[in-house]
Amino acid sequence: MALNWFKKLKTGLSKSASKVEGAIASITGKKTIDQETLYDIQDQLILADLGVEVAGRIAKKIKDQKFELNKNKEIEKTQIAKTLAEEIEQILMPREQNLYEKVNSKPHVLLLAGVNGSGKTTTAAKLAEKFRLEKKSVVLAASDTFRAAAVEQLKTWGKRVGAQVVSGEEGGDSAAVAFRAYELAKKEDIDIVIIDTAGRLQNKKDLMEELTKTCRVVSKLDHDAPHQKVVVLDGTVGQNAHSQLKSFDESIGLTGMIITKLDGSAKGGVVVSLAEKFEIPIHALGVGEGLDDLQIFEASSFSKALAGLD
Ligand SMILES: Nc1nc2c(ncn2[C@@H]2O[C@H](COP(=O)(O)OP(=O)(O)OP(=O)(O)O)[C@@H](O)[C@H]2O)c(=O)[nH]1
Ligand SMILES: [Mg+2]
Repeated sequence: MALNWFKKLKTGLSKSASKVEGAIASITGKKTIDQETLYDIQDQLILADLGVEVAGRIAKKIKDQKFELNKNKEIEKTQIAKTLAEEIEQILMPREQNLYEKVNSKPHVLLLAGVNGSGKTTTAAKLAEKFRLEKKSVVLAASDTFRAAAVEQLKTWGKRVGAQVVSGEEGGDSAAVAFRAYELAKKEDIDIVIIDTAGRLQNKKDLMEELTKTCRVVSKLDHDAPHQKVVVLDGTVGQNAHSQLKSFDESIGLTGMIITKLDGSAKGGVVVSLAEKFEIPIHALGVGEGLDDLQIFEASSFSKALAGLD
C-alpha cells in the first residue's frame, strides 16, 4: 500500500487503534503476564470490538509467546503490538479479495446492498471512479426508487465519474431499473453495471424480498448475474454489523463486503470480528466521503494500522 494511503488508513483508524493500545498498555512495563493481565487484555480487546473469540485467541497467543522468559527486561510495547498485528493479519488474510479481479463477464453486474445510510450510493460512485481509472465503462442503476433524492444523488455522482445513470419513477419497480441498466450496458458495450439499491432494515421481510427479486430478474439476462453481491456495512455500528451481514447473506447470498466510515470510527476492530466469523471476502474500506476514499482491503496494512504500528 502506498505510504500516503497507509497514513490515511492509520489516521482513520486512530480511535480504534487507541482502544487496542489499551490492551497493549495492560502488559507493558510488566515482567510476567499473569492470568489477571490476560483477562485484562481480553477485556480491552473486546471493548475494541474485536469480538470475544478473537480477543481470547490473541490473549492466548500472547501467553504462548512466553514473554515472561525475558525476565530481566520489561515487556516492550512494540513486541506486544507486533504479536497482536500478526495474529490479526492471520485472521484477515483469508478474507482479502480484490474486487476487480473478479471482473470477467461483460457486462459485469455488481449489486450493492445494506441498511439505510451505510454508504451504498457513495460506494457505488467510488467504485465507478475506480473502474473509470482502469478504463472500464460503468452504468449506474438507481434501483433506490423509494426517494427521488436518491436518484438525484446518484445522478450527481454519475456526472462526476462520467457514468450513465439509469433510473425509474419514484416508487417504481427497482428490479426493472436494474434490468434496464443491464440492457443498456449490453447495447452500448459497457463493461460494468453497478446497482445501487435502497437502504433496508435487515428484519423487514418484504424489503429483503425485493432485493431477492432484483437478483432474480437480473439473472434472467445472465444466469450468473449479479456476479457480485456486496453488502455495504457502516463501520461505526460495531457488532451490529454482524446481524446485518448475516441477514443480507441469508437473503441474497453475499459474495463480499465493503466496510465504510472507518475514518474516525472507534469501532474499526469490528472488521476483525467479521473476518473471524464469516467466510465472506472483504473487498474494500471506506475512509472518507470523497471519490478516492475507498481503499482496497489489505490484511497486513489494516492489522498494522489497528495495532498502531508503522
Ligand atoms: N466519513 C465517511 N462518510 C461516508 C463514507 N461513506 C459514506 N459516507 C457518508 O455517509 C452518508 C450516507 O452515505 P450514502 O452513500 O448516501 O449511504 P446509502 O447507504 O446510500 O444511504 P441510503 O440510500 O439512504 O440507504 C453520506 O453523508 C456519505 O458522505 C466513508 O467511508 N466515510
Ligand atoms: Mg443510497
